[in-house]
Parts: sequence; structure tokens; C-alpha cells
Amino acid sequence: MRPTDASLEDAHTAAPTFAAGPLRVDADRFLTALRGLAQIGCDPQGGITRLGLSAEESRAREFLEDLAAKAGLATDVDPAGNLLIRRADADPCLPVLMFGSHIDTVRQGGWLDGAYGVVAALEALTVLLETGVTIDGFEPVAVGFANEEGALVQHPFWGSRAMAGLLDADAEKAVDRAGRPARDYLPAAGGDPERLAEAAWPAGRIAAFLELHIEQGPVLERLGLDIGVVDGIVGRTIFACEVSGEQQHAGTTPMRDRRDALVGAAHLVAKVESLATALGACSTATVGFMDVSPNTVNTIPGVVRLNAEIRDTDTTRIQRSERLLASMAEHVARVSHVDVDLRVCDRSAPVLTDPGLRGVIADAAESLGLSWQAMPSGAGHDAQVIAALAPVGMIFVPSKDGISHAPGEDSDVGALVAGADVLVTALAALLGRGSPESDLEKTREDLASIACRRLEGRLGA
Ligand code: HGY
Ligand code: MN
Ligand code: MN
Repeated sequence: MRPTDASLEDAHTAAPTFAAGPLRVDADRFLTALRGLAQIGCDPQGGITRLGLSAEESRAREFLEDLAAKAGLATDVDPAGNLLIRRADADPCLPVLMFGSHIDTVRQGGWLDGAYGVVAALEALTVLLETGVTIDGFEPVAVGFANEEGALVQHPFWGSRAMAGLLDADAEKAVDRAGRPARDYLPAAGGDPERLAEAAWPAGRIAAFLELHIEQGPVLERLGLDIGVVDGIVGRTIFACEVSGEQQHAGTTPMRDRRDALVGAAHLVAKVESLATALGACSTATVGFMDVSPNTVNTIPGVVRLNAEIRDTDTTRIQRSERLLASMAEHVARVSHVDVDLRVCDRSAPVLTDPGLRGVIADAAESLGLSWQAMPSGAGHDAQVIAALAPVGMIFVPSKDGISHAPGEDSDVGALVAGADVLVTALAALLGRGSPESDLEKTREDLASIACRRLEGRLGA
């Protein structure tokens, strides 16, 4: 289905005719690999718990390395723990066309979030080389990012931020909930804390980045569409908050004398929710983590630690919501007679994807006879971090009942294969199978010239 969005129409008025038609993945091989990866990190609740920088994430990376080796591909792991897969005779002088997603999951997550895009990237690279696509303008490289979720070592987008040179000095102090630092996890995760800076790629080295991902929401399924062409990715602010009151006996302490940290926290949770509901200040607002101390039925809680997060596609709305939450925290402290320490612990900016890449993805979907629509992403993705280095594009496939970050996360296998077909067809087009007169050639030239300009800029030429 052509989008109503005029800008997308401009991006590819003359849909390129693919020199050799659309490409397709080897569905059996792809699904076998995807199901194999889903065996790593199975948890008792029936979900997948493969946390970033954990032993499970390393086992998953090794599983993918084995598959890549069997396909005759070369692999290496960078100092941040990211897996990079390229052809054995990769040309180091070509700008890179990168594609992939993250290997890790949330706690009790699903089998597709991240994993789908990484396995599809490996399969796409394999198909590109099997079909002998001419590689003359860009070098195709597949990537499996480490620790995108930040569920263990609490620094989301760890691997993609390392690649973008955005892991600041604080990053190495990122800790798990027990206080164990990232640097202690890295050696076993294939990384090297002493060489983290070497994981950074210079602007211009990557000509474009494509990420295939499940939608993680209900839109495509409700509209009966096959493919989402992502036009914008949501920004997010994560807060850490400590509510302190006075630990006391639940039976002997008069109600008027209490400083109940959990009552204060409960008021704050309701205030967070109101930001995205009654106040309409941002698109979503959530408290997903809470730790109550001492967490005993007959003791008034003395301390509550929680994390809150707010999201929106508009930076000014995010900033205003941050200010609103800060004043709400002060109000709760006053009325609940507790201390509230609220601080921002992570911010990721909203980004727009590249119009040219949206056009290439849309044309690939059309060439495969798939319906599609431009749409925003309510989830954050590594693509929004790599946007600091290169133009990015994202492809969505429908999620069953919109479920994600839960054991019930699932998609039809036909949809998963279709998304992988769109990825490999779009990559083939970018690698030079497009017809010369199409605006696809313009997109390729644009990407190459952006890469050169950024690289020259870096080299100071
Ligand atoms: O939280 C997110 O949006 C993503 O799954 N990291
Ligand atoms: Mn996720
Ligand atoms: Mn994800």
C-alpha cells in the first residue's frame, strides 16, 4: 500500500526495477537459525532471559559465530562485545553498508526482539554472497550489538553507543543491580575494558545502517499490513529515584507519625503515569522497576528505589515532562513527609530515519508484493544511536497481539521471512542492483557522498 506521506512519495517516485528482481532468503535455514538462537537463555517462565554482557549473551554470540563460519564468513568481536560478520575477502577501503540488531533481551523477554534482526542480517549477508551480488560501492557487514536493553549492566544501547563513540567515561562505571561494574563483565563477554574506545567507528566509515525488527506493538497487525517502514524512533529519558522515609513498626507507629517510603513511592508512580494520561505531556510514562526495603509485611518501608522512564518523538515534550516530574517529586516529598532523590540516568534522543532509505525499503516491499505503511517506533533501537554515524533505515514486521518484552512475544513465520526478504532485497538494491535511471542510484550516490564527506571531515581533508 503506498503511504499517504508525500515525502515518501518524493523519495521514490520512479520505483527502481531491480536488475535481477527481488531476492529471497532461504526460509528453512533462516528459521532454523532463529529457533536455534531462541534455545539460548530460556527461562522457567517460558520467556528468554539473555541479558546484555551475561554468559547467555556470550553463548548466543558464539552460536552466531558458528553459523557464520559454516557460511564461510569472517567474524570478530569488538572491545564492547559487539559481533561483526563480514565476507572473508572484505574490502577495507569501501564504506560499509551495515545491518543488524541486538543479541540480548530483557528479563523474561521474547524470542524475536533483537534476535530476529541479527539472524536475518546473517542470512541476508549469506544470500547476498550466494547470489553473487556485485559488491562495488559498499562493503556489507552484519552486526549483533551487545547489551541494547541495559537489563543487567544498566547502560542501554551499550554496544551501539560504543560503536558511535558515545560511551562516555561514566559508561565504564555502569553497574548491575548488585553494583558489579561493566568492566568486570566485559572480558567474559568477548570485550576488553582497556580498549573500549577502539570499538568506535569514525563518522563516514558506515555509509548506511538498516535494522529489521519486530514492531513490538499492535499497529501492523490491526491494519493487516505486512511491513512497517519506520519514519521516526522515539526518544527516552530514564530516571533513578530513591524515596527515603523512616523504617518503623507497622503496628505501634501511629499513622500521623509515619514517614512511609512506599506510600510516597506509590504517589510518585501515579504521578509518573499521569504524565502520559491526564496531562498528555509525553507519549508513554512507566515505572518498571521497584525495590522496597526492608520489604517485610510488618515493617513500614524505610527506602524505596525505583526507575521511571518517559518517551516521546518530540524532544521539547520530553524536556517539559522531565521538568514536570521534578516538581511532582518535590510535591510528593512535602505531602508524604519523605525525601525524594530523583535523577536522570539516561537519555536517548528521538531520530528520523533517512528518506532515501525509506524509499529503498518501500520499493523492496513493493517488489515483493508486500503491503506497507510508514510508521513511528514507540520502542528504542540501536538504529537511533547509529544515526549519529550514518543514515539509518528500519523495517518492521507485525507482532502477534502487539506483545513484546514478554514470553508471549511472537510473529507469524511468514511475516518473519517476508521481513528478511525485504531486508536482503533492499541491501541488494543499495549494493548496486538497482536500475541506473532510478532514484535508487541517487540514494546510493547520496549515501556514498555523505560517507565521503563525513570521512573527509574527520580526516580534516
Ligand atoms: O525499551 C526499548 O524500547 C527497547 O526494547 N530497548
Ligand atoms: Mn527490547
Ligand atoms: Mn529491540
